[in-house]
Amino acid sequence: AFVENLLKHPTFLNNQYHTKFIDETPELFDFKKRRDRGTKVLTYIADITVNGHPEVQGRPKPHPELKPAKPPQVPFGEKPAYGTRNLLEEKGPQAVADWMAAQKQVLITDTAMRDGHQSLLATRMRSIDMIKVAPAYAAKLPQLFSVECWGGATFDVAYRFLQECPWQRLRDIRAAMPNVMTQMLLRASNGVGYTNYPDNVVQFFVKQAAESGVDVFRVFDSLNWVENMRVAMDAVQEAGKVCEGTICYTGDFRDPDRSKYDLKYYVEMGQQLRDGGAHVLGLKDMAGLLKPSAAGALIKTLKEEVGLPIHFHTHDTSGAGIGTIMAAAEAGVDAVDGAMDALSGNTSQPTLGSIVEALRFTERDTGLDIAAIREISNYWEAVRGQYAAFESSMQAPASEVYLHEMPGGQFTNLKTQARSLGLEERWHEVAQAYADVNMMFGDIVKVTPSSKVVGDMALMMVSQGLSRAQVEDPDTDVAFPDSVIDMMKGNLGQPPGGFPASILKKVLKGEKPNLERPGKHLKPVDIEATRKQVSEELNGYEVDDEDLNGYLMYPKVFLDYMGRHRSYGPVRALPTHTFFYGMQPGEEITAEIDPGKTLEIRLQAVGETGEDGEVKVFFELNGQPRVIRVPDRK
Ligand code: BTN
Ligand code: 3PY
Ligand code: ZN
Repeated sequence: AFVENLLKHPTFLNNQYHTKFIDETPELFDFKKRRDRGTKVLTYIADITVNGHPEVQGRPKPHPELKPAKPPQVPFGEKPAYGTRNLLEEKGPQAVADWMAAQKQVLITDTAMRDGHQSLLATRMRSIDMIKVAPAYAAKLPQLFSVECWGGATFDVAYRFLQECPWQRLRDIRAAMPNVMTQMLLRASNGVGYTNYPDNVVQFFVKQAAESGVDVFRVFDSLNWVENMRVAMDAVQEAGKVCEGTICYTGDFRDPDRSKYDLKYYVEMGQQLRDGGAHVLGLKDMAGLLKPSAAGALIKTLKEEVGLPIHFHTHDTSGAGIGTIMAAAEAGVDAVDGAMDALSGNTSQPTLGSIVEALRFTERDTGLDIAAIREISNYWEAVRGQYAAFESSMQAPASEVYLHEMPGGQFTNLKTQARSLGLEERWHEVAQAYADVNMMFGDIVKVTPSSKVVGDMALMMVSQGLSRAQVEDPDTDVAFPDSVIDMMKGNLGQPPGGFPASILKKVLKGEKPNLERPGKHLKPVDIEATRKQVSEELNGYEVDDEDLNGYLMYPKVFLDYMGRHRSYGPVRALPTHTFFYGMQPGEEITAEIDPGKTLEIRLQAVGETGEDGEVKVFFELNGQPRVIRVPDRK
């Protein structure tokens, strides 16, 4: 390894070395860092095989007879049919919106690759499982409006838990599905994070997302504050992509006790988004609260008063999702989200195949091939089986969602948090507390990140046995969670009408909140200085714009990812079962670490733990015997 390092060293190659070079160049001895990618991947497999993956410990396992997921076959070398992406490329985003408005059929977005697994499998789906099926979408469902496959929680989960680069996922899906638009969920000034970022960070992020492959940006603000959406919306328009300015739906506009969010409120917000340059109006019902009879009236009114094509998104938590979608279709909605059957229902989107069937032979027939949907869904069914460890405990849809109003993407997460605090048996109290906190905060929109703040407060109240009255009582001392203090300071922006004065006073102890747009007070980041600093932190690694955006959103998560990448290499290429469970002696897998560069890996045997606490793991890599030593950390 030393000679190999020496022969590859730029100073050596340039003939600039002298006798002291070897002494002065310690990285020549850094064999660990310079191990080839095959060895790194073997090290990962050995480690997981010996020690297990911490994320699946104690969780249900995939069924032992589960068949590997086989994507539907597509004809080799055939150019996929013209789709929305081609239209966008040729004529631009306004042409896409005009085309959308002119269509008779309900257009469909599939959310399996983003909200589907975010809402059902804790966002844990790996890129390889998506990329493999993307060509089938291109070949068999070219009439789709878009495929939602990026943004929301998927960005940080990719780095943090899946040890893979979210940007590479995007590029790979884009390349495998060149004719259908990709879609992402963007939390406006919160980017794909949980707090407001400086304007130039948001702009840099949007620019990169557009370059790496996002076509449709669904932009929302967690308090429905249009003022706080402009930077992101402008950046999307600047990039020439489709700007889906989005209203988050909450409450029930027919409830006379919830008059804050009435039809007029939604119409005015829709008009502000239109005037802010949205090509499409998104209607995001993140908790699944829009009832079938209300959907018709809301969509009809928005169509008339705003005039933009409408893209409707809901969750099936209540079980009433398909009813709402049918009402929306009847009222003239232009596009709706569904999730491929195997990743639908409950806290996910309504069932895509059933939407297609429900509209079949009607005026609004989607024109999608139901046999193709079944084939692709069968693939997702097998994929889902590999993620048994991340399944939630939700057994059935429930009308309780109309009480707590939790977003589908948060529900299972909060339940897991409740379990870890020993509150699983008191879940219905958590649900009630969540509703109480919402009212205490003035009845706000609850969607990432505001939903997380409400959830933090609700868990705190249940675990400490605090009632709403106690929290509001000026004479009872309450230690509020940091996220609550942060939101009350104005760091997520302002809800309509502001936060109630009494709760502000109690949380901030008299400190004045910032009522202006948070980005107005955040200093721009010096992008190039940051690049230099990150590069130094990573021993001279060349930090490209994708990496830098990862760092700017999540500094620590990104650096931790890079550290593990240095040891474990391109583990994204491993089959999902291997990634979470390692290998069995005698088992053989292949992993394509670059196009055309495939590792054939066979696990021969796992040795005993030696005196030094290390285990020897015996492999064959492309036919050559390899021994990897890993510490026994069990
Ligand atoms: C983590 O951050 O450690 C959780 C992700 C797990 C990655 C695997 S687990 C075994 C190996 N050891 C690590 O520290 N990371 C990898
Ligand atoms: C997210 O922001 O991740 C969401 O899914 C909000 O609904
Ligand atoms: Zn959603």
